[in-house]
Amino acid sequence: MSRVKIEHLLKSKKCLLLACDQGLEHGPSKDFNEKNIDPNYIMHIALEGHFQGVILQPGVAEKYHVEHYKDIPLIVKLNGKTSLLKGDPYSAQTCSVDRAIKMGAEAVGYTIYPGSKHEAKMFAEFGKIVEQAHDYGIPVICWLYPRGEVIHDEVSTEITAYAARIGLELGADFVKIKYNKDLDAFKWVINSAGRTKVLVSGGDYTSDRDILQECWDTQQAGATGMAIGRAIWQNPKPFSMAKALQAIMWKKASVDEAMKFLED
Ligand code: FBP
Repeated sequence: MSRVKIEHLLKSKKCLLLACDQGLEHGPSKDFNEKNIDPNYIMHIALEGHFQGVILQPGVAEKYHVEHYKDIPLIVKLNGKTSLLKGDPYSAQTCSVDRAIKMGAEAVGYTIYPGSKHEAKMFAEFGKIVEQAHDYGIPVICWLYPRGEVIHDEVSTEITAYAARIGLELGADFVKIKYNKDLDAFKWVINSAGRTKVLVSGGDYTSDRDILQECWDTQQAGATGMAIGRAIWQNPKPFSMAKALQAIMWKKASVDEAMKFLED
């Protein structure tokens, strides 16, 4: 385990992570094709696209984050659920911090669905994970997706800010939340997270410009970065998209300038 990389992730002002846990969350038929169903393809994008980490479920991590992919920092998701069950969601812990450390994790992730009637169970599991991960000196990323019968608009500013704040209150080093599509209001969301860093997710791959605009907006608002999946590995030009996002994040490129990476 490389301590330098852990500290790098914790201290980094900017952070671009590649997420691929959708095989569990959504199933293979919804999001994947013949090419990206192979985790080797995802690992190759993460490594050659210069992502700062790849987020995997434990099974994929154990079988694919090996040999030549060891150079890409591994973030292991410690819980997950399928899209088969309906109703208020609960994402059960399926992997311990110890097991994640053994497979080389440099950070761990956990999803909480605030508002779900199972929220308390997820809070309790998450509390133990923070304690164990911090004992090892590794950061914890908390996916905070407000869901359930009582949540009517999961990306309203009020709910998004609440999600960000829950991450701070519970000890997350990073929160991963959805963008509320309002740059000015997102500043309040960032303020609500305090010293917990904010990453946004990408959603379905729709258009290159939309995802670059989200990156630009959230950067302006003060986000640390993105933990993004489908917009990269469903994209016919994943490396160009990575470069475009990096140009916005590290070189302060405009959306039009970043679009040039995708135009050739
Ligand atoms: P995307 O960038 O592809 O949206 O991935 C982000 C992510 O948080 C994944 O880590 C996770 O599998 C997925 O979104 C869950 O999405 P949802 O619960 O909205 O279906």
